[in-house]
Amino acid sequence: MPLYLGLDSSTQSLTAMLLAVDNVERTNPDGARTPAVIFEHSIPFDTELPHYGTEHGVLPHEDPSVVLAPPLMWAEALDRMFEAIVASGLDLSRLAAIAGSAQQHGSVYLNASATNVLSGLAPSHPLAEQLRIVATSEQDTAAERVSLTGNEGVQSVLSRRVSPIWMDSSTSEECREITAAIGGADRLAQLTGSRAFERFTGPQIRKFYKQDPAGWEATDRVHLVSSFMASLLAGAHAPLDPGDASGMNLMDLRTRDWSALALQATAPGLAAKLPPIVPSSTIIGELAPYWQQRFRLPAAKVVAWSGDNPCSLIGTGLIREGQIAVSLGTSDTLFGLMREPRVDRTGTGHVFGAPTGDYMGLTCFLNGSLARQRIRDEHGLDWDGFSAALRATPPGNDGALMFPWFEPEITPDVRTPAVRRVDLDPDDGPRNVRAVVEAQMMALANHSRWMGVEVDVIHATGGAATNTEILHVMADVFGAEVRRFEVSNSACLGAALRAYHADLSLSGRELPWEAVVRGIAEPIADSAVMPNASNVEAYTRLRRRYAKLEPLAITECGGGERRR
Ligand code: ADP
Ligand code: XUL
Repeated sequence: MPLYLGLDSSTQSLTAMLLAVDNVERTNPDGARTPAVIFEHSIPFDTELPHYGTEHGVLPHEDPSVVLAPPLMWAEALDRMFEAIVASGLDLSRLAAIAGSAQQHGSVYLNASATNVLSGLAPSHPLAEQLRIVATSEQDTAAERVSLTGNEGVQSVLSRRVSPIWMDSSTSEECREITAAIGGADRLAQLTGSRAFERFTGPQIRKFYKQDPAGWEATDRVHLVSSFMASLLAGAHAPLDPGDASGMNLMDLRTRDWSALALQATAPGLAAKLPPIVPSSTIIGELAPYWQQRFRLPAAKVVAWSGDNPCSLIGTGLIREGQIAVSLGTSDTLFGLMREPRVDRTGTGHVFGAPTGDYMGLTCFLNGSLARQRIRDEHGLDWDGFSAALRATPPGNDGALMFPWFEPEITPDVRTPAVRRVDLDPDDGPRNVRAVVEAQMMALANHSRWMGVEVDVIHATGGAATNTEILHVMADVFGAEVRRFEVSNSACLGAALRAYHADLSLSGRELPWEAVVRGIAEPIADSAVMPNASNVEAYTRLRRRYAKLEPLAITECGGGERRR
């Protein structure tokens, strides 16, 4: 009865999920046994590791566009997590494989001492302590020592004490430079899956190289959060998987290898500092002696880690083209599997590698729950009142439209926020409620057409997916069946299922992904919301009108003033 561990190193916490494959009665039609979740635990960074001084997992900074986190905090959390797993009293001798998921784009900069430190970790001492204190090498120049130290007087394996993460937006200049060097945004998107984005790792690496040439010189290896965590587990530099490597503006999407052109446009000497890229299901090693001895664990296989979005693809059961997930969280995100790497010519979407060996498309909308809540509050409603307003108004809203850009919008690109209303009285509560939801659903549908996927099933997740009236609008606008998905930990579940899949593949019992996700990464039973045919027809027309008016609305946004 093997156990599989999934770990998710996200912005604010580290989460673990253990799956047990032991119940014969849960054998699914493919002959595979359906795993069961037997343990879940989360370590929030701010409260459980307060000595790093993070707020919501990041270091306070005077410039809001700069968002950094301390990588040693992630390492210490890993140590703490194994303590918690062992304290559960579960029989861990059956732990067969471990895979992980991590926040995408964030980068960790290690110096040459890291290789030996990783392979020689002493089980008697905590992990972070050993990463922090390393004897100063005589060859280190003064500049290197300053850069290596980061913290005065403390030597470490890091050539940069902090990691820029996905919330950082301070690299517009580097984005422009890389784009120009490659020959335009479209060329970069065709090559790497995305135009240059501030949070992507390539522009972040370029900024570091420009601002701290000595630190760059002292950098022996640039890891993503995913490969850094995998390196700690395996006790050796880990490779990257195509899912996470595609979030860097550095990987050639078609060859799934580094693009010499993109590397050259980013920083000198970069090729020698990057880990290799391997298929997501690769077993990259086994649990290092540190973990085996310190926590009395077996030599479990360590599977390549991936990004949280590629892992969520598995954790929400999206293993064929046509199924998409829409996450209605603080922001709204749409993603789905693609067999071919079709790239968004409008420059807002991303194409990443998928753990299945396929591709995935992802589009992010900033004004999600944020905008729904603003409208709700402006009209003095609670969520029940919000739902009642949706029931009280007709699909199509009698032609009333809204462009709900309360904050600068990612999709479409709206830098100066403003809310635009068309044939809509701002004081009409019910109509404004319907207008904001219809606008969001039409924007989601219109701006995901680039994926070229005929959507038939939507897995709705995130806080607002509990609202059935919102899901009705989604079903009608997309003309697709919507199923509700419980997803507090979809990325972590996806990681654990990847461990299961990789272990079976290695032993020659490769399971189709359908069988891996069946019975566990599935929508809530009886949660299907079906589209209504006449509403679907009406929304097909409205979506065209919305798409036509959208560029005008963007043009009319100006001066940061709220307009009606
Ligand atoms: P995130 O993980 O991005 O922080 P969640 O997925 O947890 O966010 O979603 C939280 C959001 O869900 C809240 O901000 C709230 O606006 C929204 N929400 C909760 N209940 C409802 C409801 N009944 N109808 C609509 N939205 C809701
Ligand atoms: C995706 C992105 C976020 C992070 C969150 O491009 O930036 O979803 O992966 O952890």
